[in-house]
This record gives sequence, structure tokens and C-alpha cells, in this order.
Amino acid sequence: MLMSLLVVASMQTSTRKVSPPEPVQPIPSARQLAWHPLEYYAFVHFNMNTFTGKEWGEGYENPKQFNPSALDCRQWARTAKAAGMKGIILTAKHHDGFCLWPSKYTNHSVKSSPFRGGKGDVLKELSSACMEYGLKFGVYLSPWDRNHPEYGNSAVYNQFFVNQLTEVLTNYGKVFEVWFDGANGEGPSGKRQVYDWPAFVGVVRKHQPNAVIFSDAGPDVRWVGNEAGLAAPTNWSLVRRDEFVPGTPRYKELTQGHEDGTHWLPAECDVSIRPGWFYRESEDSKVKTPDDLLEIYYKSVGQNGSLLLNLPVDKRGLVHENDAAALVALRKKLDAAFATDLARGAMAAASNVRGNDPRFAAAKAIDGDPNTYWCTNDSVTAASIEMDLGEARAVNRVVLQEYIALGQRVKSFTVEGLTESGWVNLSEGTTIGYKRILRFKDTTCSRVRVNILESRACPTISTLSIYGAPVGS
Ligand code: FUL
Repeated sequence: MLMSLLVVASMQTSTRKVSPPEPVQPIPSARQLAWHPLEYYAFVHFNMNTFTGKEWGEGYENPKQFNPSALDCRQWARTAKAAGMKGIILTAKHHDGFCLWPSKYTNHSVKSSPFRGGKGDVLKELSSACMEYGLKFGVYLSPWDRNHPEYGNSAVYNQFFVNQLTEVLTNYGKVFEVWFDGANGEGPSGKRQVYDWPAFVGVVRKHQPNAVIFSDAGPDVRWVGNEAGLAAPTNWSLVRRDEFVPGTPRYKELTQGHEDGTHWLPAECDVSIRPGWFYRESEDSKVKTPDDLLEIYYKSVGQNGSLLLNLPVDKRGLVHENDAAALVALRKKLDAAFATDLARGAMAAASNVRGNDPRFAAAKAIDGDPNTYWCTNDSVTAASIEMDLGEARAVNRVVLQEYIALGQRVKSFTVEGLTESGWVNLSEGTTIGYKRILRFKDTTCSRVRVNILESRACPTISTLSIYGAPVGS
């Protein structure tokens, strides 16, 4: 095997030109392609519930109760930035209907509260803070509204929701993600609102064409099917999207996606850093530990999902010290784990290179450039890529990425290492997608090989990184 790989490597110097492979449908849209590399960003649950201690408010809370003593969105942004997060999505309106911006369409908002003398606007403060810190800004807007008197009177409420959505999408600069919550506690015996999803999506497309829209069923980003922040090891970014509407309870399918999915609909993994989504003093000692968070990171970002980690901002209007400390500790662990990519500078060879064209050579998987990739001939859907590390190194992590602009392809693979006693199996997996991180026990190897066993079409691998992460990371 080794010999034949090296033979191919030497052939890569020939300059025959071939075309890149055809995309394998479905493929991501431009807005989805821009969203994937964000990987890790913050959710902030902060609203009326912060002051009432509830998770779901009833809608008749007194606006006077909304009164943060020291609200500072710059502190949220500073904290998220230090954590290595790429953006913040804020609960502009939760199920109780209270608005963090002075909406023209209801009095149930900050304008009826003592906050900044009724002149405050948390969306404005956060969007400016995000801009200042180079973070993306996103909004969560609950369609379920327990305050609005016309909720359940479908046409009237839908228009109200369209009006509010327009306000939050036109007054606060660029929005990277709009988060539509599927929760609706009012069942058959209560008010039944039939949402006009096409109208809501149309408003987002009109005012924020680059924003991705999240809901259980997309259309751009899907819920991962649990609130524990966990994707499955097999995770397709493809879904038979037309089989789902927000609230469809086929959670396992949302967690894994569908190999024969009709739409590109990648998973986002939401989870709170505390047991609740909203702040409660009683949970100050229940913040997830850095090790808990690390595990979540490996099972979300490491399993082809993005991680939306919730920070329940407290009654002061600040990210609590305990939460901030856990975030910084997680950052240190991640920085330590991924400090040195042992594949960079290695010699790479592959069992097959598309047309023997250097543009698709094995070296393209280890050049650090996400826009280049190793690729095989169209007829080849099982192939190996091998790295010569130059010397024996202790390794325990491999990171793989597909060039997803051309679709998600790989169905199964193994990872092997050459030790003093020969080749040993290090890890194996099914899907790769945008990113897959494999963890395995420390093994001293001079070479590492990834064998693609099955693929929907010729594999396109844009990244192959190898690390020796320190204990605890
Ligand atoms: C759920 C909501 O009901 C929770 O309160 C929270 O906002 C979570 C992120 O989504 O559907």
C-alpha cells in the first residue's frame, strides 16, 4: 500500500488538467456556506423571565419588573469574544411576548419598563457591542406569544408578527441568523395559531438576504433534536425537509439527518451552560464544568454540528462570573488541544488523485486552505490518503473536513497509524461533512492514514489535521 501511495505521489507532478467533480446534490446555499465556519456562538436568554424566575412566562407579567441594574452588552460581547465565539443570538421576544426593543406594535416592551427610563433598547445596545467586538448579531423571536390578545386569530397575529420581524430586521444592522422557536404550549384546548411560515421567511429574505433561518425544520439550519447540544456521530447535513414542519417530533432523524435528504439543512446544537435557559441565582453553582463543555464541543462541532451555547444573563444584565470563568477554561482547553497541527508540513500521498492533477493532490488536504481539496477520479469512491509525519509523534486527535460546496459525500472511513509494531486502527467513523473530530487514545505513530471506505461520489477532503492534545483537552 505504502509503495503504491508513493508512486502516485510522484506522479502528481504531471500537469494534466481535469475538471473539478460535479456537485453531489443537494448542496449548501451561499448563506449556508458562510454560516458553517462560524461553528461556535452564544445564545443569550435574557428577558422578562430573568426577573420572574420562570422558564416560560404567562404573558401578563408587569413590564415594571424588567429592571436590570447594570446592563452592559459590551461585557457580553467581550466575554463571548474571549471565549472564541463568533456571534450572539439574543431572545428579543420569548413566549411571554415582552420585547427587548421598543416595538411600535405593542406596549409590552422595554418602553413600559423602568430600564433606562423607558428609553432603552437592548437590541440596539447588543448590535453595537457585537459590531465593536467583531461578532455576528442574531435574533431569537418566538412566534408563540402569550401576551398578544389576537394570538390564535391567525391572519391578524401573523401580520403583527411580520411587523415585529420587520422591525428587528431593519433597525439593527446585519443579522446573521434568525431563530424561530418551535415551542407552542397552547394545544387543542387553547388558542391555535396557524403560522404563515412562507410570509415570515419572505420577510427575512427581503431584509436580511444573507441571514440563515433556524427552526426545527429550517429552511436553512435545523434543530439537532435535543437541547443537550449533542449531534450524532452519523450526521448528514441533508434532510428530507419537506417531511418536517416546526414541531414535528421526529427527533432522531433531526439528530442524524438523512443520507438521501433532498435539502441541505445542517444541524445546530443548542444547550444552556446552566440547567435552565434563563438566569436563576439558585443555579449559580450548577454551571457546566469546562470538562462538560468540552465533551459537548466534541459532540457538536466535532460531529458536523454548530454549537449554540446559551448564557443566561443575570438580573444585573451581565454574564455571571461563574459562567464567564467556565467559558475561558473551555477556551484554554481547546487552544491547547489544537495548538499544533502535525499534518502541516508532513508529506502527503494518496492512492488516487483526480486526473493526477496537482490541483487535487493529497497535499491540498493539509495546506490549511479550506478552498482546496484532495479528490479522486469520478469512478473512485474508496481511497486512502497517508501522511508521513517525519518522526514518531504521540497523536490522539484527527480532524477531517469535506469540501462541502460540492456536497456531503463520505459514508464511512477508518483512521490508521503506523507504530513500531505496524499499522494499527486508531479510529473509524461514518459521516464527515463540514467537520469531524476523532478522539482516540495516545498512540505513537510516524504515519497516519485515512481510508475512505464508502462515499456517495468521489471524496473531496479539504482538511486533514492531526494533533497530540494534552491530557484534559
Ligand atoms: C425552547 C423554548 O421553549 C425554551 O424556553 C428555550 O427558549 C429553548 C431554546 O427553546 O423551545
